[in-house]
Amino acid sequence: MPVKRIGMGLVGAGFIGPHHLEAVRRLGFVDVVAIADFNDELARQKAEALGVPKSYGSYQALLADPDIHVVHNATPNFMHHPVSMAAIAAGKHIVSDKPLAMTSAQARELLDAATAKGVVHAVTFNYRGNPLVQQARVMIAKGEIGPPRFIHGQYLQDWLLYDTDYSWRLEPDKGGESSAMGDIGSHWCDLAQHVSGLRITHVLSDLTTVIPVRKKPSGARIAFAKGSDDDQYEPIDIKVEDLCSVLVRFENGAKGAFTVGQICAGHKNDLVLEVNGGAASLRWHQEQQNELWIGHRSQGNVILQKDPSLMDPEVAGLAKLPGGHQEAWPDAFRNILRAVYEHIAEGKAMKDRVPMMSSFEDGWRANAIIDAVLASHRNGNVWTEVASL
Ligand code: SOE
Repeated sequence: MPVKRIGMGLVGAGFIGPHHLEAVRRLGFVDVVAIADFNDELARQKAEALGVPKSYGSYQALLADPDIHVVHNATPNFMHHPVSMAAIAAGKHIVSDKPLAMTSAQARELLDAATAKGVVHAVTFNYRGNPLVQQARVMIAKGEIGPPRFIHGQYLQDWLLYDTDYSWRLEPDKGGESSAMGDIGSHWCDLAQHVSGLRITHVLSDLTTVIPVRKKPSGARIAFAKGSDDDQYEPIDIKVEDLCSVLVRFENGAKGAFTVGQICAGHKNDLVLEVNGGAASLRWHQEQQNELWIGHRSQGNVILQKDPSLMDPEVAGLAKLPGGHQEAWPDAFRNILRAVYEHIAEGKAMKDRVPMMSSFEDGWRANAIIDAVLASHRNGNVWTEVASL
């Protein structure tokens, strides 16, 4: 049966936006209709460079385009709430980057508005799309490692190592009250909850601003600046954390711990999740994402390769190439967007989505954890309950 084509519009074509375009182009039944950016000229230039037919100098203009059915919100964090709210009001399905909003209160408004309007809503927690992440999830769901007892890991990066490194993510009015937790802690928490099937209920956090003053280069919007000391800089007092460690309690009584940091030399996109169950352990490491470590007590440990013939049949189809053919970050991104667009094409209700597809409820949950982590630290590093719906 020929699939009805779906029109996609992208708001914000900075660092991540072009990856949204590339992923939906690989689906085969999605037309990239238009790009919106801060002004007509910028949008036109980006549309030309990315081969997109139409461009708009504002997101409001893009939302008025009837050829667009799904809006991707790839703007900086402070624009997530207004752009997504407007897209929902215009009756468009919406795919938002993480964190869903600057606060859990804003995220809740988005969830409620999308639910009331009946549009499909998703957040790009893209690590869910890795075949071996799904393998770990189904192994745990089927009881293959026993009940999770300890869930731990890290998400470490080094792109903020020097005081000459700068980004809008460090400015609370643009990135939110948190830097490391909001940007990459949100991924870790979503992944831990998704893979274990357990919600984080309590946190105790310790936040640090390792570099309290940074040198901001001139230029209006800076995503990832790496300057040299010879350049012209403005000194900026940094109020958000670049390092954060958290003790965690999960709903089944399992314990957890993780650290996120952006000042850890040598760690590029070092996301690790390990689950120690009653019978065995699993560890997935993003930088070696084609391998899943399975730890045993009474037999040798095993490395399971991303090989569809060795994986659980329920999720083997996410590996698009045979064993030994490495798949990577853009393939996982494509997998999650395929789940979203197939959901839209099939006209499904949100409650019937596949587990891999994250909703605004999942986005809200991550925002609620960020809020609890900030509150725990602010109140003297105390155990803090995470809000529930
Ligand atoms: C920057 O820290 C960043 O690009 C995040 O914003 C992404 O979500 C993460 O996947 C990689 O690092």
